[in-house]
This record gives sequence, C-alpha cells and structure tokens, in this order.
Amino acid sequence: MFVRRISALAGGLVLLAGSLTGGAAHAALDSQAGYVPVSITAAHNVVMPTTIQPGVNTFRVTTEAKSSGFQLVQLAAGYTLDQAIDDIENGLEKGKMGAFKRFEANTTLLGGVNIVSGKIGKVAVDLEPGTYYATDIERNRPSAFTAFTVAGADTGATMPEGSTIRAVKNASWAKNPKSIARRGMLTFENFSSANHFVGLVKLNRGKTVGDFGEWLKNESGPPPVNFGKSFDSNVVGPGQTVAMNYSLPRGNYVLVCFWPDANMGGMPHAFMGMYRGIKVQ
Ligand SMILES: [Cu+2]
Repeated sequence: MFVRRISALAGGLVLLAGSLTGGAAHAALDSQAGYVPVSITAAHNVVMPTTIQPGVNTFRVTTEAKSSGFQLVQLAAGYTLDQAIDDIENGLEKGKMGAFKRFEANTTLLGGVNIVSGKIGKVAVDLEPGTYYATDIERNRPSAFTAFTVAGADTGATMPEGSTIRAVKNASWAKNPKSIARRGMLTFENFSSANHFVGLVKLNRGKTVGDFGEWLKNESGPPPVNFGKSFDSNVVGPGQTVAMNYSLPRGNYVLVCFWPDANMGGMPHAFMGMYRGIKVQ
C-alpha cells in the first residue's frame, strides 16, 4: 500500500493493517438511493456500477482479496491514468518528489476505506457530476482502476451523523474534539491545504502522546502504540469531506497522519507534528 511504503521509507515505520470492522450485510440497502455496491476481486479489480447519481453516495465495499484499500480519485483534465500510475510508482513508491508533486497537483483524492475479506467497508462522499476512478491502492496498475461517471438527478441522500475529525492549516489536526465514539461513521473534514488521511492508533497501557512524539523523534525502541489496534482512512484532499465506518476498542489513542509532504522531501506529516491524543469512548 503506497502510503505505508513511503512511511516506511521516510521514517522506518511499519503500519500494520487496520482493524476496520463492518456490520452485517444489508442487502436491502443496495437498492436505496445513494447506496453503491462495490466488490473487489481477488485480483484487486474494482467492480461497481459505471454510472451513479450526483450528491451523497455511500459506497458499500467488500473484497475477495485478503485485504484491499478502496480509494476514490478524480484526475485533472489532460492528466491520464497512465501518468498517474507512473507518478505513484516514482513519487510515492520510489520517493521522487517531482513525480509526487505532479501527482498531487493533478489529482483530487476523495477518500476511501481499507477492508479485509469478510468485512464491509462503507464510505460516504458528496460527489459532483463528472468522471472518477475507484481503485484498490494495493495494486498500482491499470486493471485496479475502474472509471465511473457521476450524472443525472441528485440522490437526495444526506451525509451520516457521527463523530467528526478535522484537519486544519497545512498539516495540523483541529484541537477538538477531545473524544470520539468507539464505532459508527467517522466524518473527516479536510479544511487544510494538503492531502491527509486519518490514522487512529491505540496507546499501550501507561503510554502517552509525549511518548509517541519521543518515539517518532528517536525512531528506535518498541512503539508506545499498538498498530494492530488502529484505523486508517484512505487519502482525502483539501476541502473534501468523507465519512467512513469504523469500530475500535475504547481507550487512549494517537490521531496521526503519515501522508508524505512534498515540500519536505516526502517527510510524513506525523514528523511535522501532525499527531495529538484523542479518547475513544
Ligand atoms: Cu497529513
């Protein structure tokens, strides 16, 4: 997964797969306005309707692969899928900042969910008419990208209720809320000027956010957090809002973003201070 690869390159960190859990199947919901069924094949190809309605859509995602990273993306006019794939390869995987900057300048990242086989991921997003791609970021190749069109009448659906997290400035988290619900739909409002993703990682017993900061600084020793008890969203661009299903054990967490900063040589935002404590209750 490209985010984790660059995190590993820049900081020696390895994020383990999130523990996102979905609910029971709600087959009846698939026929409701704004529900978009998405199935990802064992070969990481995204299968979904080729045309959906504008407005709020909730993508209901399952995978036949062991795990998948469902991501919605829009490409700027004149920027091709082949260019995007090359820039992901050279920019995000090989750390070439020119390619990474070109990728960020020519894409609008609209969020997504990470899922494992047998679980259901849900991501709600308000889409304008246009052309988009849905991809499984675990495979950076044309077959993993499925084009779809947003056209027609508005779905009339509204964004789900739930706890809300906000990014502000360039690479900062808003100070509030201090706590979020342990499950439901988590809304991420990116009011900042950069791409980000939401990482929630549980602090080990007796450990503090200060310990996490020290661990980032020193890049050595056992982490004070448990990456097995975590959630991470996929990538959300400036000005975008998404909501995703999640379920976590109660406790003290670090809210963190490891997306690389192109102006800092690919340094993950966490190393620029984009982390803070948050309670999951
Ligand atoms: Cu970030």
